[in-house]
Amino acid sequence: MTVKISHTADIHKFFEEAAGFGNAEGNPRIKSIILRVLQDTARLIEDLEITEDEFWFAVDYLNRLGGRGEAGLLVAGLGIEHFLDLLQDAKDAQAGHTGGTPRTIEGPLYVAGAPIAHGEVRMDDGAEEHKATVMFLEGQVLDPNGKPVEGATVDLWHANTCGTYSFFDQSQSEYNLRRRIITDAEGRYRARSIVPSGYGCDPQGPTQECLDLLGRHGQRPAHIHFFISAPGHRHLTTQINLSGEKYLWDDFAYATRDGLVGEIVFREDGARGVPGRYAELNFDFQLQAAPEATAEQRSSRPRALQEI
Ligand code: MBD
Ligand code: FE
Repeated sequence: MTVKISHTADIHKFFEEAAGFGNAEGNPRIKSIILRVLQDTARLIEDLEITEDEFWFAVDYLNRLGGRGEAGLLVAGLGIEHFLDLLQDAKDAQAGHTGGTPRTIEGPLYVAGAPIAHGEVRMDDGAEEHKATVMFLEGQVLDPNGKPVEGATVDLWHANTCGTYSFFDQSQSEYNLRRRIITDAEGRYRARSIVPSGYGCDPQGPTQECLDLLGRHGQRPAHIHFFISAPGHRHLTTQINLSGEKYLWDDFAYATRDGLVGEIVFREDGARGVPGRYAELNFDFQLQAAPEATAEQRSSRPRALQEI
């Protein structure tokens, strides 16, 4: 029989010491979390008979993951970020906070501080004018009764035709395809942009390395991210995932949900003053009432270029 020691009193006391329970300094909450991590790690090592080589490979993997700034990408790809949504949904259902547009994951590619516009804006810098399809995106922000919300902030971001995001892709101009639009008196936002392509993990990166070992791809359908906020309403983090996409229901980050598929329509009628083919996407968002003031704010997750 295999020897198991992680459940013994001696090991428990040892990890309590390692987690700082023997001193009065530090942070009690963090001590509890670290103790649990140590205990669960020890159990996992024993139960799955993790070899020394496997253990040190994992330590090195974490170094490489952090070195490439991909920790946020891995948690999305392993479905943990989606799990947080499912957990919040379950808590909301229990508390009776239901209705409105579903939430879905933020992902790791938001940048704070995008330019602010009122009512409508052009989001692309024209750099892909000759290969991109122009997209007219518009809709309304509605309150729980279906009434338009004037002055809501629609903070949206999406990828270019290569599936990459400005800031993380330094070849794009600052805040390309990132804007904050304040809704007009009809609760309306309007954006002229370009049809995004789906994102794919860096094939050479540590996240894809893990996905390869799981026999999984690292692709997302084309999508548009949103933070929607308004006084008195609950902050909404969500996405529109585009209809007709190969990976719509095979998203490596599990972000596509019922109610979050945007029907993109391609036209060629010159009606928008665009020569040739263009796309239209209409999408309304419905907010919940904020149960308390803090619910109006997004999480304080560390993000690129945090506003000061
Ligand atoms: C993305 O664009 C994205 O939205 C997520 C969740 C993960 C990686 C890239
Ligand atoms: Fe994305």
